Amino acid sequence: MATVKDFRNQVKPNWCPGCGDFSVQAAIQRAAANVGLEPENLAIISGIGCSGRISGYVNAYGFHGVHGRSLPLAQGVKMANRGLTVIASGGDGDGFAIGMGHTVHAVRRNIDMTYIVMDNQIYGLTKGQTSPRSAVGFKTKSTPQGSVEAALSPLEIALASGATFVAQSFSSSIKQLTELIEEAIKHKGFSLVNVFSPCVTFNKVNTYEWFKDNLKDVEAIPDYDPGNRIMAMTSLMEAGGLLTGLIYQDKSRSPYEELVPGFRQEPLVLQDIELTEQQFHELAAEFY
Ligand SMILES: Cc1ncc(C[n+]2csc(CCOP(=O)(O)OP(=O)(O)O)c2C)c(N)n1
Ligand code: SF4
Repeated sequence: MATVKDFRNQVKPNWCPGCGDFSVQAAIQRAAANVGLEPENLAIISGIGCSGRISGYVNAYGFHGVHGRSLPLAQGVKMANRGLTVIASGGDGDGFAIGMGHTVHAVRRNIDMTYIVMDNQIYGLTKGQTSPRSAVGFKTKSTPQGSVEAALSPLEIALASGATFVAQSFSSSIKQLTELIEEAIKHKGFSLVNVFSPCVTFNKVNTYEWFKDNLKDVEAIPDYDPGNRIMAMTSLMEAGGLLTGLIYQDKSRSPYEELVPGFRQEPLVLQDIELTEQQFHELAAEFY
């Protein structure tokens, strides 16, 4: 059985020292081992950004795609090979700006996979521009006088889009993050795990200290019930989105691939799809 070491490779991350993404990398490796995966059962598909490099830093199948397109790629991988555990990942710019359309539709489609967003409220790779997660007044090179646009609330959007698994954590809470990723992998459907992953180089507002002072955990809410969507939505809104833990899970809905008529259980690669010449001509005749 694989251990956490088997999910490590020789590639040295070129993230800045202290970047929150290191914890996400470690949590994915630990979670993969804890749920009993082997590296060849796991595919990590990422978009572009500092965070997007993560697919090269875990020993598993990996695909570093294009900006904002990790989800179409990851959904394609899962549909082609249902035997793989698929994790899509990237930054808040990747998933909630250029890729937001894909995020909403992936949420409502509910294919069995996990989406981990490293949310640092800024564009890190391109050296610090405002993202859709930046707060009003946030000053960067692209908004020198402060952002005037309202920040997106991705978890509220996910809940409103029919999400079946919504969780949030913080790079400093690696134990909780690991457990949430494990639950996300085990969940039968699309799981969104948003991680507050500080950018120590460009975001001097949303720092580790800032998150420690401002985050609230669902465990602090009396009788919190992650099966209650209205409670999840209300609690998120009351906490200004700064809520951590398993926020919502609906175990009753089947994933997309179980609902599509005729979609076979075995991965394409294991299916006998060879046609005889006669079968080929019969098939082709349907299109004449
Ligand atoms: C189609 C396209 N548009 C823009 C870019 C430039 N670009 C690269 S990464 C990025 C945003 C990075 O921010 P985020 O996704 O939050 O990831 P981070 O670097 O903060 O981890 C942008 C705008 C690109 N590579 N491709
Ligand atoms: S620029 Fe920010 S997000 Fe990118 S590696 Fe450095 S600390 Fe991390």
